[in-house]
Amino acid sequence: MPTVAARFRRSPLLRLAVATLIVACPIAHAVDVPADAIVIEAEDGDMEAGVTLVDEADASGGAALDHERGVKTLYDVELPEQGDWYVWIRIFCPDGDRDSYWLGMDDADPSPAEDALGEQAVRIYSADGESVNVAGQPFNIWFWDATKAAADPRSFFSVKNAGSSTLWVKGREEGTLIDEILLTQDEDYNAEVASGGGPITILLAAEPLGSAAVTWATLRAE
Ligand SMILES: [Ca+2]
Repeated sequence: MPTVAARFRRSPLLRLAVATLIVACPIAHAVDVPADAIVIEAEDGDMEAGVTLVDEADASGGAALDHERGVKTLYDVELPEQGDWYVWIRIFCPDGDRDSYWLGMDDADPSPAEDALGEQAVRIYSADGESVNVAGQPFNIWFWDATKAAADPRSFFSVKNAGSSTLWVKGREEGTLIDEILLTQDEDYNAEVASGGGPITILLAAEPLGSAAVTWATLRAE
C-alpha cells in the first residue's frame, strides 16, 4: 500500500490540484521580519467598551478592530530589551476623516509625541506614497504604516526598562480599522515593503493579554 506521500509524488494531477488549491486560497505568505519583531493581532487585546470587532476577510485572523474616539485596546507586551521600539500598524482608512490612530505605551516615551486626549502618544495616519500598492493617499486598502506623512520620522517608543509593558491603541477617528501591530528595534525595517501590504502571519495562536505578543525569534527557535 503506497503511502499518501508516495501517491502524491507519483501523481502529477494531484500535485497540480494541490498547487492550484494553494494558489487559490488567500493564505498569508511568509514575510521577512526582524528577529526581534513582536507581532500582535489587534483583536487579541483587552478591549474597552466602544471597540467593535469587525469580520474582515483581508485581515490577519479574519478580523480587525474599529475604535470610537478616545477608546482603547490594551496589550501586554514582553520587551526583551530597553531602548527604541519602532511601531508599525496595519490599517484600513475609508477616507480622510477616518484614517488615523494613536498608540502609546505605559512607562515609555512616544516619538514623535503628541497629546492624545490627556496621554502622550504617537499618531499614525494615511498619507501620499505610503502604500506600495496604490499611488497617492492610500484609502480603502490595507497597508502598513509607521508615520504621519511618508517622509516623517518613523514612530517609536523609548522604553526605559526591559520586561513587561502595556501597549495601547486609542481611537482617534472612528471608522479607521486596525488589523495588526508590529514592534521592532530595527529602525530600517519597513513592514509595508516587506509584506507588500499584506498581513504578517502569526504562527502561534495568540491569547488575550499575557501571551498576545510573540517574538519571531521565539517562533523560529521552536
Ligand atoms: Ca487581525
